Amino acid sequence: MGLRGSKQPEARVLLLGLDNAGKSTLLYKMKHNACVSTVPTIGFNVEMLEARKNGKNITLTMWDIGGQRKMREYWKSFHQDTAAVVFVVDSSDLERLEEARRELEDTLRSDQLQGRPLILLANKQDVNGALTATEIKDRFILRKSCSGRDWFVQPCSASTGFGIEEAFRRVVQMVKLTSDSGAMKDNIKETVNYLRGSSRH
Ligand code: G3D
Ligand code: MG
Repeated sequence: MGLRGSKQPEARVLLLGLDNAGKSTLLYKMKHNACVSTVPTIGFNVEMLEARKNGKNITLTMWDIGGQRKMREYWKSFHQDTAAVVFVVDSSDLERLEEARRELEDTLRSDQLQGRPLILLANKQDVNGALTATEIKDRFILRKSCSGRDWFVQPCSASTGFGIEEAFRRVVQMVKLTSDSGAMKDNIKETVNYLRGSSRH
């Protein structure tokens, strides 16, 4: 059953990227079309976004997981049942581009994410000196690390809203829905309990 007891198909979308990439700003821009002032995410934010795909209403459960180094070890526990990965890059942070590339590569190596589509968001396009989406694509050598999956690079700015609608549309288009959404374990309670359990150790 769906999260609200409905049979509406749901898909879990992971919003990943280094801390400060703009994940939380992006999530709230997509959800409310509003600029929300963010604080570094400790733990995670989760929002459900409604969309239409193939003539049906669907719910995307978007998980924004803290990007700080110590949170990254938890990323793996979210891989199961993930229908798409959205990886957010701060295109203006040239110093950390290599670190972002390595994190993405590690993520894409996960068995549970095999074949899942990747939408790479080249964020902060409003900042002077930001790399273009093409430059990010080339530096990340995506053609190589994304063989066997659909991928797309979208330039955007979570602050101004530039490219956000296109990014969301792209996620809806590329997300893979399982035929039996009721069997999916993307249950918020279950994941919260899992994280609570993990943090006790
Ligand atoms: P995170 O969730 O990935 O850690 P946040 O990142 O959403 O918290 O954003 C980190 C900082 O980057 C925030 O600034 C936020 O306003 C800013 N930011 C996010 N997206 C953009 C963008 O597209 N352009 C610009 N210029 N800034 C952006 P503060 O100053 O609040 O830390
Ligand atoms: Mg955050």
